Amino acid sequence: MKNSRAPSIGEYLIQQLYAHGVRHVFGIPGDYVLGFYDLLSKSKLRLINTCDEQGAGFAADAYARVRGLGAVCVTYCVGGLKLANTTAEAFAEKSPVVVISGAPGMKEREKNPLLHHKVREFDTQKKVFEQLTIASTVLSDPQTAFQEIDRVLHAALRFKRPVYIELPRDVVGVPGIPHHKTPELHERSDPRSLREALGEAEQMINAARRPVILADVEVHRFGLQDQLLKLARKTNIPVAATVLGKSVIGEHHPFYLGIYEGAMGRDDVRQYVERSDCVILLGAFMTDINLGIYTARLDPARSIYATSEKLSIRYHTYEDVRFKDFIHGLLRQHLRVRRLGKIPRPAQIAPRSALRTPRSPRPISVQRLFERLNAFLTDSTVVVADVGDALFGAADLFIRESTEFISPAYYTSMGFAVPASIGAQLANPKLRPLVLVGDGAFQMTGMELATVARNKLNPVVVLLNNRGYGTERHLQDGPYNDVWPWKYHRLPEILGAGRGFVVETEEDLDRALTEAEQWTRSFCLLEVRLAKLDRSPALDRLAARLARRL
Ligand SMILES: Cc1ncc(C[n+]2csc(CCOP(=O)(O)OP(=O)(O)O)c2C)c(N)n1
Ligand SMILES: [Mg+2]
Repeated sequence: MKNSRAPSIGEYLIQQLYAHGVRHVFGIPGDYVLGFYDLLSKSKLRLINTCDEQGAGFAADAYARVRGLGAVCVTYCVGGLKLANTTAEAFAEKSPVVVISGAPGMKEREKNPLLHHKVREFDTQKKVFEQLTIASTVLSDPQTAFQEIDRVLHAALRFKRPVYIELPRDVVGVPGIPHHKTPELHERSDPRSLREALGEAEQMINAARRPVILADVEVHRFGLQDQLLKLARKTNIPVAATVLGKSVIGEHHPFYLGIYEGAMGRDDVRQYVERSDCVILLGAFMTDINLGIYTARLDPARSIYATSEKLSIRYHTYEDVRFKDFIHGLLRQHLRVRRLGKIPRPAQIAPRSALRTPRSPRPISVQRLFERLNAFLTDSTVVVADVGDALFGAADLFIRESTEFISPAYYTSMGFAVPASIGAQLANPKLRPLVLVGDGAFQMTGMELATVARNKLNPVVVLLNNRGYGTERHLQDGPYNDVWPWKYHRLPEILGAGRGFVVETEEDLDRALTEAEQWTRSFCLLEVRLAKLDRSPALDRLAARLARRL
């Protein structure tokens, strides 16, 4: 540190966020966090005000997914507790979000007065976040504050999970200890354990007749997409992805099978994976939705299961092997090069010209909608899918080399997509988000389009309007699945920004997408009016297969 003055605790936190690649902080101010907001607004980080804290939380989550680390900053309890849901999602789906909350000063806490926003005790909010994060701290002691910041940020990066930092308002400007050296984040595998694991993996893969890789979200989180590609190229072992892991690999590669999601996915992919004598699960979450609502049939005796938390090969478990080291190591092993036989492939996408022809006055269906959207994707699209048929249908979208795909496919909290598109685009301004969102989910967080407008972002928002909670209707219907019919396409009038389109026919869709492609100044909102009980082929497949089983 050139300057002999130690930075203040607030300054150090900002420095460290910046050092780890954060450039934007999402949130809403309040008196307990005003001092830190002032520091932030004078720093190299940009503050992004959202309409609601939940919006800020989802935006920070998507930001973390695209950029490697995200941050959200709010006031005590009234703001912080609104982030419980988004932090839970970030935890469940492994997204490293730093939650920063202002709080009453340490001096104010003496004698336990009843200050505004306090719930039960001063540490009530901290206790809630202990359950939702991988590490948490209250920066109450200037002597340890810098170390504490280092500790929790490293935990976020090591485990790709959210962390919680509480900043009592009277410590923000207090200097920490001078001459603090930020430790490097170094995590090494136990070399013997790694060697043995790689040896067993090599043997099992080489002995297998028909191995297959099942790639999931951690490949994305740990930035191992290139290594995965190299592994597949080098060995010709086919690769399937899960829904949560969708976009870990370009879907045009000859060895790419498609999405494996148990009975919800394509049958040929399911059979290929489940009949394999060696399934190499990389960074996979064994979740129900990811694996087709308990319809996946994967046998541990025929699996290599590698994640950041666990490595097991058949029934052997190896301790202290880092996920990254295992994948890098696999690339160095002597894996047999195979002939790429005939494998199932995703349906080829229609050429872009098909987007415009033929014009048809037929009412738009979910299936046609997704077919057309396929032709709308480019290398600079980031698809952000909300829960409901937006997500099920999106599983069949054909993701090109570097198209990103973001969705809450495991935790499945509605209302993710619109705010997430803000985080995704700020994290990488070269991307234009394609937001897929149901009308029910849109009514939860769609007002964040105001934040979109304020920050001059330009997502194309495709709103699947089936007049209610369509997915739920197929399980059990009732008036509780209806929502009030907004005139969604007129929101741009209220917001004074963006363009709205009503889509009732295939022809309308062609026209709207063509215009949206050209109109990049602000957001486009396509209200796609669907039949109430229409559903995507993916949902159809699931229903059909479950019915057969009953
Ligand atoms: C925050 C939240 N509340 C409730 C649910 C339960 N839920 C799952 S899907 C769904 C309906 C979604 O409706 P919509 O967004 O219109 O999509 P659709 O199913 O109609 O395609 C509901 C209520 C949820 N997943 N998340
Ligand atoms: Mg709906």
